[in-house]
Amino acid sequence: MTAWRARRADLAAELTARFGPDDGDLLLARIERRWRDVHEALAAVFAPRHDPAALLDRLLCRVLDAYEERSAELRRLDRRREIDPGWFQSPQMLGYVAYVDRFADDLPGVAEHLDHLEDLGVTYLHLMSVLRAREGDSDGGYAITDYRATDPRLGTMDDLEQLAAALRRRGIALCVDVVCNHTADDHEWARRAKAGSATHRAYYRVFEDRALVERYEEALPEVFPELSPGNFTWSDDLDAWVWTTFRDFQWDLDHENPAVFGEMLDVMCFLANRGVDVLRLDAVPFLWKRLGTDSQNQPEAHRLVQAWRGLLNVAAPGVLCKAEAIVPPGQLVQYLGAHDRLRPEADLAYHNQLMVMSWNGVATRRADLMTHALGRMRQPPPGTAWCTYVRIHDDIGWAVDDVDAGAVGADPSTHRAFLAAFFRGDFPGSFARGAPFMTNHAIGDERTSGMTSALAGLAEATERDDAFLVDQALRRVRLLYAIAMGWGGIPLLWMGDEVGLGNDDAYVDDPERAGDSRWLHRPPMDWQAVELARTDPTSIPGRVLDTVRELAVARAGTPQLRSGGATTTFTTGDAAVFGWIHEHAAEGRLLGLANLHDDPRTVPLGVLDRLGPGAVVDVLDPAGDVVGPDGHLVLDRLDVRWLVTTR
Ligand code: OTU
Repeated sequence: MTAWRARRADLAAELTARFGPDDGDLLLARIERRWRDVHEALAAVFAPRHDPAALLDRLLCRVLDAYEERSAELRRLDRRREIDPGWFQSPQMLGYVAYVDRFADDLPGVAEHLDHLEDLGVTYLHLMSVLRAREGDSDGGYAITDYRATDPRLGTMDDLEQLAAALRRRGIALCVDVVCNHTADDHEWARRAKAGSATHRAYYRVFEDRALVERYEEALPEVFPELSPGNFTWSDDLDAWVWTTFRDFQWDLDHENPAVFGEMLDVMCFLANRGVDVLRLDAVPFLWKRLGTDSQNQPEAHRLVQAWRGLLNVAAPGVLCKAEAIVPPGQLVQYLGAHDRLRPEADLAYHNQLMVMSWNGVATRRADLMTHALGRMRQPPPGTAWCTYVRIHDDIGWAVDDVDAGAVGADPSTHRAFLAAFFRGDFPGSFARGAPFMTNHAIGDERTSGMTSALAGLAEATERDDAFLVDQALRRVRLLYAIAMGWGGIPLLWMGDEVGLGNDDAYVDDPERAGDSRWLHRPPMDWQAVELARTDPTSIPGRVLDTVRELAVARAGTPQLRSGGATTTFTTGDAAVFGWIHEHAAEGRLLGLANLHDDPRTVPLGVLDRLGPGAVVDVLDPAGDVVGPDGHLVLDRLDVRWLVTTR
């Protein structure tokens, strides 16, 4: 803080001179609030090689330029969000996630489907593959050629700005990816490095020495072992090895270089000023590498996010950072800033453990593992929110922690293998029709691809033309989404799930996609199914759409589901019934019960004591009786209850 005190007076004068007394004071307050966190984060990453105070001064210049460039409309939005910093914690927040080119023809085409999103209650839209990626295979757009240009096939940056404005008018926040761990091998920085620029070579992790590469490899896992084995790729142009965690055309940036930090900060400010509300920071666990470790979740990776966020907040405090960290349950909440003390980091992070455990629950029809694993996780800081989801564009990695498996008497690797087999559809009694993703025989790891409906039994049920099984599958989909939507956080709907779209096998005919089974669950949007859903509520798409709407409406009207609370689990007294409580300090408690079994189940009435005094109502069935005529709390097969007390 001494550094701040020394700097404050000068800075106040500079800001007033440049921005006038009002804006100058506003910016001073914003900087003051974040100075310590940003300074500490920069020091932890860059000192002693670089002086953190001098670095911070230079970075502040860049964010002040970004503030200057920010439109009046976006500044007003910032002001509203500074008044209501919990704007994204409202239970009315509902996310939708789609590839632009699979959802519509292009960016202007997205604007034509906003009625559909609004009808679902969507208030947050994550669009993928927006920015210019390399030609040919681009890992679904996650190999960026130009962070300041859109994919030319989808439209221009102006189109993106107009879309953001159209979304804003409807109260929908726009989320776009910042792929900050790597660029495409044809990004300008990479091209310059190949052409011999030492400056740009230093943007990447380049190794002349194969022995060092091999030492790193000893401790590194492989993310895409089938498509891109190993973590390094030889470049003739560089005459060296370059670090490539993901595909060989995705070059990892060297975040030890403060120039890279500044470049990414500029990219974030640029996108924020185009009207993007949420920056999804891709693959953040991989930002920092350390010899002898798996080079994931390193302390410096967190510090980088903290520093970016703090600086971005000076220019655009209304913009959120979302950490994409699909990591073990013990490592997750740190991305929301829960460290030795609160160190503001991402505002949002994916709750992949909830996703994994929910699928585990429906496969095993047992609540024990999810009760234990989810119950053991630390709570997110009050100013943040999870993103909860059932499916997303990526694979499901079976992140069952050894300790959690052991606690319920399961052998961890056997259980993970069971889940992979079950969701591949190769286990006796399995209802799922998924596909393996990136099987790694050497370490016995297999991840899973597949749409929600296919994993939940709908494909099997329709194959067998069995109305009862269809009903079971639809109930399972409802149960999964009811957990995701009843947990606290922003629930994300994966495009197509709202009408129960199935797997898309067509990808195998496309040589660029055939090796990546994630395309199985990235189908083009089926607008005919949407039309059918709207006109015929008894059709399968109609039934799914009704379910999604029912849950979204119920959630929006349930203040207890405001994010920023704590979610705990408990043993319900029935091995097949999963119980959780979301408690928000101001809004009270919601008690969730999910019957994972195919038969009705009875839960001891005592569980209601956890709600405290008051008449108990099921938000999902407000007219129904919570307690049956015989004095029991009965849950129908695969049914869910969201219980609250009336006040
Ligand atoms: C992300 O996912 C994206 O969501 C993927 O679509 C990309 O392929 C990838 O980054 C590379 O840009 O490994 O299997 O902990 O798990 O970054 C998906 C984070 C992934 C990683 C995650 C990654």
